Amino acid sequence: MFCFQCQEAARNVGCTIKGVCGKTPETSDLQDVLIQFCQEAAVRWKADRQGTREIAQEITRALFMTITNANFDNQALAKAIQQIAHRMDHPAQDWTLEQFLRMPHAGILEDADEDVRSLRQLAVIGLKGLSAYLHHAAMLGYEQENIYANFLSLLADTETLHEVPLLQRLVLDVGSLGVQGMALLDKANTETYGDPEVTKVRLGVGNRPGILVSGHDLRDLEELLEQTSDKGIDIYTHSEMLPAHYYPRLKRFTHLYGNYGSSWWEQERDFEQFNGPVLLTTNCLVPPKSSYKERVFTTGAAGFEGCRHIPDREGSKPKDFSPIIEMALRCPPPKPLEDGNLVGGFAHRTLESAAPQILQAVTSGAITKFVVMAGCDGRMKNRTYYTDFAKSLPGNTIILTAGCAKYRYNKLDLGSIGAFPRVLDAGQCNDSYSLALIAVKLKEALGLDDINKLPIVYNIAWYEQKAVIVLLALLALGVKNIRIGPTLPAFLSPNVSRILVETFGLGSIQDVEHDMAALIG
Ligand code: FSO
Ligand code: SF4
Repeated sequence: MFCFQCQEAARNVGCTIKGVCGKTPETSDLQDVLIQFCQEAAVRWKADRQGTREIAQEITRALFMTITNANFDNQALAKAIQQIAHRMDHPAQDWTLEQFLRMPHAGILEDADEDVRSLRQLAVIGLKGLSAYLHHAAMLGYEQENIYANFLSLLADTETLHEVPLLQRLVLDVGSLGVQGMALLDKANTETYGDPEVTKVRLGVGNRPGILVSGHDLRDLEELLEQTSDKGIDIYTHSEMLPAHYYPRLKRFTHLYGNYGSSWWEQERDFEQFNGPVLLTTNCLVPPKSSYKERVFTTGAAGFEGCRHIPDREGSKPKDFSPIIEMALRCPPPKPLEDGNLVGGFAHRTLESAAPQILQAVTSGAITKFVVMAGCDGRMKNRTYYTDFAKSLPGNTIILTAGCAKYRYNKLDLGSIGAFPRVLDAGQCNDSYSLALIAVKLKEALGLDDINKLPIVYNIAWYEQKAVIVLLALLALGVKNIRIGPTLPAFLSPNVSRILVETFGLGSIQDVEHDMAALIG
């Protein structure tokens, strides 16, 4: 195996024996084969451009399965390869798991030139992140033929292009498509569930049995809420599902009780203590401990051998969550972990309606800088940097956040500026789009000609491939001087890093003191 797609790649080079995430060499190889089939299917599609929607649906779901911490189930991966092979009328449609494992494949290292490899993988990794967002939008019935066509075309290019200048262009095109994909998902979420509202979310527990829902899929959560509304069960969110509480059409369910626990990497502690069943609708799944594994259910692109999987919808019929509900009814209520509340729901329309107050605070100097600290969290010790950075920010700064990165500072008491808490949570990682829109609106309101003249700085934490598409989308929007950390991606070659530094001013974090001086002054 060789995998270097996430921030926790071994030695910041790549995982070769077993994934730091727990991925086995077999799973990694199957994912390589699946990606290869997706690329070949995209190349074939490009020849006649037939069946765009169907093939894009299949490929986005398949690539979603290869994202970090999403799917560890070899049978499910083999089935996904068979389905793509079937579409291509390739003999592999009838192969067994063992045949796939024996299939020779070059994987990431097929490119001897490290810059070609770096740029191709940067594009593939960005498209994987975008796949997740397009899949979520599709689950809510939002699809755009032109986005799908561009997606397939760019994926085909990752297979056929080998020249550095063309690959540089490809990476930027992936970023631009990322903006469109995130806009589509924002539309899907807000038209389906209403615009996020400022909401206080409980952190404590009730005295009824509970189901804990993690991941990003709001439709799964909605169907589970509907199926449990009269069952004497409370539904809790975990990690990236927290922002579900901000949506009016989800918060109307009174048994959507609160948020339990913290970030994805703390799930061993959180799932253990929860007592009831846990539903992983997407990543981030950590290989479950035997003490709670039988309580873990997966659905959609998520999977883990030995955990029960809730099958996909058939047509317009909702998923059947009854096995989870039956288990919940036999379980004791969750153990309390903490008390208090979190406040969030500061997506673009909420902040747009508060624009006069924001502008007033900026012109009076009450707010001197907005610090975008969106992205992902991870388990590495050096991520305490983000807690320290948040604590060290002067009191006249506001943190704009989205994604699970927020758990590094969203429970600190950082106070408020006027009516605004100093940490404004827009939502899930895809809601970084909201933050970009806020920047565009602020630029217009302040009459500036360049987004980079705003009092906004970017200190982004990354972990997996969705953060990569967020980063590429920000670059495509013209945002410069973004700091990323805790380390630069292993898939950036020295030359590609240099190009990103020279063209976009992209930089890695150093230490709190240095970065505070550089970003805040
Ligand atoms: Fe986090 Fe995981 Fe949302 Fe990611 S829970 S790390 S970028 O899946 O997608 O922020
Ligand atoms: Fe390693 Fe990350 Fe790949 Fe897992 S996803 S094998 S941790 S690089």
